[in-house]
Amino acid sequence: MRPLRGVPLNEKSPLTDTPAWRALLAHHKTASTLHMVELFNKDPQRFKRYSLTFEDILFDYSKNRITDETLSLLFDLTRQAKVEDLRDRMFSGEKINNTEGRAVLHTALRNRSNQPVFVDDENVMPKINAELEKMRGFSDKVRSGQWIGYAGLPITHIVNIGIGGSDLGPSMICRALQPYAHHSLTVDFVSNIDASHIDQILIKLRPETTLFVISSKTFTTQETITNANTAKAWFLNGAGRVTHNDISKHFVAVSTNETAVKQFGIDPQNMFRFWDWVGGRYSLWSAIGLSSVLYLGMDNFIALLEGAHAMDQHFCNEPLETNIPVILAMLGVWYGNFFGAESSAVLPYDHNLRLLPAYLEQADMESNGKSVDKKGRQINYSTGKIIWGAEGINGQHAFYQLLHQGTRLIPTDFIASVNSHQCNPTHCSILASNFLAQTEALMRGRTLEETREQLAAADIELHKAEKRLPHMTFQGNQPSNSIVLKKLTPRTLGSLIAMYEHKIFVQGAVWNLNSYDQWGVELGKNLTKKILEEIETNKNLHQHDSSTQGLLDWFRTHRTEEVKNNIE
Ligand code: G6Q
Repeated sequence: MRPLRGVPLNEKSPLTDTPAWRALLAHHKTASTLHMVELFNKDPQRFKRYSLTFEDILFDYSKNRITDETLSLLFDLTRQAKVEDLRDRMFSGEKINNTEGRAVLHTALRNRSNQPVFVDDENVMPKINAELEKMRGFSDKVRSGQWIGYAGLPITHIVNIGIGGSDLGPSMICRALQPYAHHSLTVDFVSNIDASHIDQILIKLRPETTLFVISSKTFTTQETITNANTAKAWFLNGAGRVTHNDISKHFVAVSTNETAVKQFGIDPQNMFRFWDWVGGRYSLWSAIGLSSVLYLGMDNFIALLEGAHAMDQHFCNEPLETNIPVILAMLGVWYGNFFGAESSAVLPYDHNLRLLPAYLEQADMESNGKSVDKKGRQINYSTGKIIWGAEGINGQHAFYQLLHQGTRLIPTDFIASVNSHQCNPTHCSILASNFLAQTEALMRGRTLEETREQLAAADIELHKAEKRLPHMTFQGNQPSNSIVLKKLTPRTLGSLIAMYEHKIFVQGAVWNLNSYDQWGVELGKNLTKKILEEIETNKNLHQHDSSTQGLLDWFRTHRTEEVKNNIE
């Protein structure tokens, strides 16, 4: 047998062997039998009681399988887990990322109050502010056309090369805030090592008007450095009379690793910095946001930071009972740990938020996909849920069937904007109606009797109708949160993202795990290096299981034939 993943937990579990957990377990027995339709019928004030507003955002959590007692017990659990204490330690710069010995300070990057924040006795605010100023100076030059490329032309295309946390945040922001973008700049994101990705982008571009932003915290990531080298070769070979000196006009770096940036050939003057206390998936607020700053302008980026800061203040100061990230997190704990929900869907009803689900998949699953606690002890309860999603309106014509009539409990977050930037009242109203109808349908369902009446009204013959009945009834009782923005602006987007970051934080704190490391990505990276060597040398150098060896052999055989065919 393979050994357990962590040190076995011999003593009592600090989470499940506790009064708060046991009380929730007992409460679940009755709560799980309640239907939300009954809860709404009993309490006409339910929406009022279970919804909150934060600036221009409405958070409606009334369509959840909860009562006052549920919430009160969930807050007991939050208190028992000392979430507020950990929150304060994170904000103050304590090294709560214990496995890497690092502070977790993405909140300092958007600390618009400018109150000092200390890491190892150094106030980090001056260097954060200096970097923001540098980003402003550079982006103003590019956006105003003062930054001139090697051929004397201004920049019109930005290409961000990065992956994971150095890609998903900035790309999501650029797409979300596209209505705020500079009218004559385009932005593309290259992440995949599959050359199809970079090739499909480069083919549209001209070297003389393109600026590459190489975004990598470590500046050693294989995919990013390979793509950056391909971009450099494209620039040097495709641009006619260019020299290595011209690289400085078309390549800038965002990183924590100055040595590697220099080695790549980028002048440190063209380097934008951030620090090891910024986790990759939390780095969009740092210089990793440079491509968004170039595209959207510094003022919009500052508004994004301000929105996030406002949510930070809410998270730090609001009592648990009215604290939006806390409620969101604890509802997730309720369904994941007590109802056994395996996944949770994010369903934006705003086309510009189409990349948000992918962004949250990383933010949440890389943070809380852990099976040992902070002390390395094996965990005996479920942790991070599978986060997935897509644009809601498209999902309705695709996977919503399973949400409505499948066998699984899948809590959902609906995110909608009241006012679109594309002001077309017909489209807006149809979109809004769909969003509202879906949350209602998921909650209400449709009883046998209601279905029978509907079929009768449609004049369906009785014997046919009776056969269809079980297929056409909906059990309902599927929980959802509705997060409604007056409009998707830099500020509301900043608050929305920060809300999810804090939700993830609270869940990690309750589950007593380190949300800020990601050792799970290491193993695959190491094996890749070994297999690459075997592919490049065409030799078997390492032991593999028969499946991996078989796949490798098949790949090599067919690759060789392709190459042969190409040569012929
Ligand atoms: C995020 C992860 C990961 C990281 C990428 C890119 O928290 O650590 O997604 O962002 O692997 O890393 P670099 O920025 O170092 O290239």
